[in-house]
Parts: sequence; structure tokens; C-alpha cells
Amino acid sequence: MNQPQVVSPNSGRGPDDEPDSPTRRLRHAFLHHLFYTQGKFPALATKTDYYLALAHTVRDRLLQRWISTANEYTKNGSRTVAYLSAEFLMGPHLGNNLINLGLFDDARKSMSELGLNLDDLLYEEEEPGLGNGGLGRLAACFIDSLATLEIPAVGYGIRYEFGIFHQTLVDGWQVEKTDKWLRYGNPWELARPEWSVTVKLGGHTERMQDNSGQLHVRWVPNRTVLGVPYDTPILGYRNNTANTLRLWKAEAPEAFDFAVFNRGDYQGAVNQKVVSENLSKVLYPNDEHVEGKELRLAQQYFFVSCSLQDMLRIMKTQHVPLHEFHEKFAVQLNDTHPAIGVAELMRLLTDEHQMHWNQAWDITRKTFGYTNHTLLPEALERWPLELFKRVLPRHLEIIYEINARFLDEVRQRYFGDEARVTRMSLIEETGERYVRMAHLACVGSHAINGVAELHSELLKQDVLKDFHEMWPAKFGNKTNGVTPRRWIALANPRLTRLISGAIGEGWIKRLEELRQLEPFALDPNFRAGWREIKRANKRDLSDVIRKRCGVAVDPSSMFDVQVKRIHEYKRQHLSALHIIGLYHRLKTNPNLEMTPRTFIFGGKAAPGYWMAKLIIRLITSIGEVVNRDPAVRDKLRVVFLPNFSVTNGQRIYPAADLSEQISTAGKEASGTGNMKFAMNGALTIGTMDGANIEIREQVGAENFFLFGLTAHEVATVRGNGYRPQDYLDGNAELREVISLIRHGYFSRGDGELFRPLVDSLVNHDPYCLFADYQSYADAHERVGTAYRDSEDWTRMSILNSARSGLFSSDRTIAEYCRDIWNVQPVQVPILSHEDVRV
Ligand code: OX2
Repeated sequence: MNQPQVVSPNSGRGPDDEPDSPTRRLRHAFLHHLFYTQGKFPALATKTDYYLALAHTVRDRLLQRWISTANEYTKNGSRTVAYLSAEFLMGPHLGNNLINLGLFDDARKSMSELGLNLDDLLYEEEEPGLGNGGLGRLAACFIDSLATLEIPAVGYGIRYEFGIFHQTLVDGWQVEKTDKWLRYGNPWELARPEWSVTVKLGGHTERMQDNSGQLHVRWVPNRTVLGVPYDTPILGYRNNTANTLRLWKAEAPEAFDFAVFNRGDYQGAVNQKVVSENLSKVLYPNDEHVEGKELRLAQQYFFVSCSLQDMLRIMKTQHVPLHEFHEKFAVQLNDTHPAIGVAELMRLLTDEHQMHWNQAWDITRKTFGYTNHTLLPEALERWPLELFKRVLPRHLEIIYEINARFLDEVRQRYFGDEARVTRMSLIEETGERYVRMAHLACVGSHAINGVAELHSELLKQDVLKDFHEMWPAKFGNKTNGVTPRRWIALANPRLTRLISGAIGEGWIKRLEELRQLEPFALDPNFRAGWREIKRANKRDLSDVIRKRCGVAVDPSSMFDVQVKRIHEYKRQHLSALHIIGLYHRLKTNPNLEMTPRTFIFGGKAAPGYWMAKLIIRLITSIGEVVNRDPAVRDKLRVVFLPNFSVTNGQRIYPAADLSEQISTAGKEASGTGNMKFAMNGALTIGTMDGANIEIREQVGAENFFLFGLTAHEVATVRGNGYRPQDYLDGNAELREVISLIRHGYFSRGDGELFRPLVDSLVNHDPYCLFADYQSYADAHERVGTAYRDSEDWTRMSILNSARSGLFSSDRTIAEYCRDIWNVQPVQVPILSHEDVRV
């Protein structure tokens, strides 16, 4: 628990106080909450109490915007975006809300007048880690941009009681700890039990005819759960908009079964509660790998059904007729996790509201848009038919009906092409039978998009080829982006001040304005300031590394960073092999001139992904050997920072010199970390993959370190019977590297530890590390040389930031609004509680 702190004795009053200054008001409100919300006085207050008191102070200040926004949207009946996502990786709210409200400096001042440090309080917030990685973080950036662009929008998802696990390292291995983010309460949410909805699960269906001969289907579930919405306000940047993130918690309809209890069965009496609450208990920690678990399907259905029912409720209160559903709501499916929504909306419209199939289908298709985030086959969701039927018997019937009508259309279009019919069917029938969620999403949506240019092209040529041939106009690209509020203004305050001093503050809302920095790249004074900021950020990160990893790193060395989920396709192990290569060079040639480098890794491995965990072990093992070897320690350091998260990312991106974006070409759909690094002035070493291609195009090929096979070349090499052994035979350094690992040099002589990894590489190398090794090493040579010319490196660093404007999620969202959602901004006038009449 935290050490109590003492608030200075003149608590209520500060120095130079004007009676009504913002800092004074903040201070008063803060103390008010410390007393009346936390029920504490300074001598007993913990840092958490102080954090919570400040959080409540800030919450009060955004409630007015939230209410005004809701009022305005209701009054206008505004067309609204509903962003459906199983993950929202929000990161801590307090700092971001202070930035968006324009209260950051006042808060710092008022806290310091109380003898408190704002940064300490910010770090007290347990971040809501309700996502695995890029996909969930994208959803978070998107709702930030929607609010900043004043677009009426709701983010719908699941309020997981336990978010992504906390990663610790024990003997160099990843060990998972439960994420108890709600432990001290969550000041940012408001429960809205009055808008709870009921969700059915399991059971069977019945058919009956009414008096007029009309057939009705009744779904008789074997259980129901209650979905309770928890709302979090999402502020726009310095405007009056506060949209809503609505996350559903699962509860039992009855906490307690009295009949069972009275029979003396206590366990049985509370059992339903336990089973129901399991639905929103924990986030599945798999990134781009599906597990096919019944609970996961139930989770997906649960939040989607709650959300669609919520939309119907909103329509009713605003007197919007049912047939205008698609005019009231634009619903976006963030990957296939919410794709069951297609069948659920059909069920709601036809079974529950007696709409005719054709009309319902027309509305459904006009409602949904589908974003695909990956080409990896193991990430494409398909549910075994038996499992699906057990959880969602009615939806399976609806999917059969959709499929029958759809396949009729296919047969008509492609006469005689039964192979195509089999390929496109919503049901996979070769071997075990599955429901294909991506196909359901494609058929049920009017727009389908990938998340970077290459990815969207590959979708059309590969995974969704048949669908593209049938409906080319549905397909488009929306290159990802990230919010500059969190990823520059909040994460990198020093750089923010320097940039705003040079070109004003407009760039925070209009990131293309960063272009105005270009001439400053030639100004030696500006460059010196830029360099000094990078150095200060690196010093800060060094402190963190010393504390967390017990390793001293030199801020004047080049910080070479790879942070993201651990996955073979992302090739953290390619970097590991290269580090061993450098180590080998230094050991065999102690006088070798080499740019001193600190390699920093971070990222979580899915708990069941053994190879990814072994890659972490390889990196920590290399660190153990390299960091204590006096012959190399001035040139090489290797650290694995545990528990990469939004919070940690905010310290890491601003301190990076080099951004490693080294996935096998064609595998990384977009990447978004690549954008955060570039914005903060890191140069990229990367492959022609995902958004790297567009980043390179923007920043200029001369300011980007390119290496490796292209996606097309990878396909060719593999198509021609790729033999990694040939590359090994042809590369002396790579042979040395593999031999060191094989002989246990990094595992205290244990030749077995890394055998699965080495064998996989030598015999299969599914992600072509060996094919790219030399090209990667060569690119690193160019990096080393470039870094030694610090003036020129700084110039390139400035240009990387200056030309990163395209990668603001504001640009991405503006494109979604224009091309897919057809929604307009709504300006919100501020309402005071005196304006409200009951
Ligand atoms: C990720 C992709 O791997 C990444 O390339 C992309 O930038 C991100 O989504 C946001 O679009 N799960 N995570 C992803 O895809 C899936 C599936």
C-alpha cells in the first residue's frame, strides 16, 4: 500500500491566491472530495486517496459536458456511430481528461501548492486494460477522435472485471498475474442499471402460427442474463463534446434463488449468479489466435445483443420508427468479434418486432460496416456448429436462412461454379462443420475495409477474394491512425512545448500542421532543443529501467526499441538473432567500432503461446549474458521491460531513437506502434509491411531504414519451397549465432532450452527470418553509421515527426465518417443545471 503523504498545512489557501483562480477552485474541490468522497484527512490519506480525490474533481468538471452532449444528441435525434468492439484498451483517464479539458497545468499547480506531485498521482491510476493490443487500442484512439471531431458516437463493449493480465518476469520467464483494475473502485464510470437489458442463451426454438396463419418463431432459452451498462465519458479535445463508452457487465437476473435456498442448497442458490457473472469476468488474452471456447462466443453475443437492444431503446425514446434503424445508427464491427450482430439484428427485427425478412435484411445490410484486422488464418473466427447451436440455436437458424438466400445469389451470378459456392458459404463443410464469422460479416455489411493499403489489397486478392469479385464496391481501405492527444501531448510534454513554441498549438487537433516543422529541421538551435528533449526522455526511461529491471543503461547510447505483442510473425526473435550477431562480432573483435546500443523490448505473450514465451526467455537470457560481460557492456545492453501497457508505452515511445517494425511482409495488417514512434521522432527500421509502407512514403525513403523481402517476394520464396538451411549455409554470422544458442551459450550450457525455437527456424522458419537476416543486419549497419552523425540524425528525426500528420486517428475517423458512416458533426452548446427543467 502507498505511503501516506502530508498535505501542507495551509491546505485550503495557496500562495498568490486570487479568490476565483482556477487553481484555487481545483484545490478546494480536491479537498472537498478528499473529505466527502474518500472520507479521509491528510494524515490518513494514501496516494490512492489523493488520486481518487483528483479524479472526482475532474469528473465533476466533465459531467456538464456529458449532460450537454446527451441533451443535444437527444434533442436533434442525431445520426450516431455505434462502434462495436470486444476490446477497448483505454489507458489511464486522468491525464488524458486533464489535457482535453485544458486543465493539466492548473492541476499540476494546485497539487504542488498542496505539496503533492501530479505525476505521482497520475501513476496511481490502474489503467483499464480491456484489450490485448493494437485492435483494442485502435478502438480507444477512434473514440477519442470521434469526440474531438464532434461526431455523435457510442463505443459499445464489455466491462471485463479482469482485463489483460499483468506480466511479471520470474527467472526470465513470463508469469501472469490477474489484473485487478477495479480493486479501488473506478471513478470514471457511472452504472446505469435502469437501462439494463435481458439476454437469452441456449435452449431451443419453437414455431407456431397465429390466427392469421402467420408463422412465429419463439426462442425458449435455458437461461437469461442481465446486461448492466456502465458508462464512461469520452471527452473531445477542448470542445464541449463528451461521448459515451458503454460497457456491459453481466449479472444474474436474481442474485439468489430462494426456492433452492429453502431446500438447503446454498451453493445451488447462488450458482446462477456465478455462472451469469462469468460472462464479463475476464478478457481472453489471445491476440490473433482464436480458441473456440463456448464462453467466448457467449461473451460476444452478450455484448452485441445488449448493444443492439440499447439502440432499439434509444430509438423508442426518440420516437424513431423501426424501419429507420440504419438511418439512426451506423454500426461498425471491429473485426469479427461482434459479427454475430448481423444475425441478432435480424432476430430482433423479425422475431421480436415482426418485420418481414426482406425489409429486415435490407436494413441490416445498410446498418453494418466490417473492419478486418488480420490475414492470419489462425485469427479468423469460426465456431464449431455444435457449439454454436448449443449457445445460439435461433441464430444458427437465421444464419442458415441468410446463407440459403446468399448462396442462391452466388449460384445465379456464377452459374455452375459449385466450388465457389462452397468457398463462400457461411458454413464450412469440409471436415468438421463451422460457422465462418468473417463471411457473415461480409454478407451482412455494406462496407468492408482493411486497415492499411497493403492489407486492404491483400484482403481483396486473398482472404476475401470471392467477396471482392462479387461486390467490389463494398471494399475500401482505411489506414489506421493514433490519437496525438495521448501519444504526443500527454506522453511527451517536453516535445509538445517545443513544437507548440515553434508552430503554435493547432497541430494537436490538425496533425498535418506538423509539416510546418520541416524548415526547423535545418535550424541548429531547434535541433539542439529537439536532441535535448530526446535525451531527457531517455533519462526518464533509464530511471524506469533501473528500477524495474535493475539494469543501468546509458542515455547517450542509441535506444533501439521493439514493443508490441510477442508473436512469431512480428519477429522479436529476428532482433534477438541480430543482437547475438553483434555480440559475436564484438567478442571476436574487441576493438570493433560500434555505435553503442540499448535494445529495449516489451510485450506480452498469450499465456498459451509457448513459442512466444520462449522468445521472451531468449531475450532475457541474452540480456543476462550481455549486460554483465565487461567486454561488450559499453556497446550493448539488452533489457526486457515487463508489463508493456498503455501507461508504459507513454514513457517508452518518446524515448526511442529507433523503432523496430520488422514483421514478415504481408503479415502485419497495419501496426500502430510504428506511428506512435514516428510522431515522437524515432526513425524506423522496417519491412514493406502494413502501414510501414505508408510511413516510409510520407517521411521519405531517405529517412527510413528499409530491409527484407516484400510480401510478393515472401510468397514467391515460400511458393518455391523455401529452405532455411540454404540461408544458414550461406551466412557465416548466422551460423555462429545459431550455434551459440544451440550450445547453450545463453542458457548456462543447457542445449535443450531453446531447441524448439532453433529447430523451428532451421527446419521450417515459417516467418522467413533467415531469408531476411542479412538484409536486416545490413540495414542496422546503416542505422549505426547514421546515428553517429547526431546533427543529421536529429534532422531526420524532426522530419519523421513533421511528416507523420497522416497518421492521426482524426484523419482515419474523418474518412470512416465520409465513406462508410455518412455522419455529420454536431456542435454541443453547454448547458448548465439551471437551464434544465424537469
Ligand atoms: C491488430 C493487427 O495485428 C495490427 O496490425 C493492427 O494495427 C491492429 O489490429 C489495429 O488494426 N487482433 N489484433 C489485430 O488484429 C487482430 C485480429
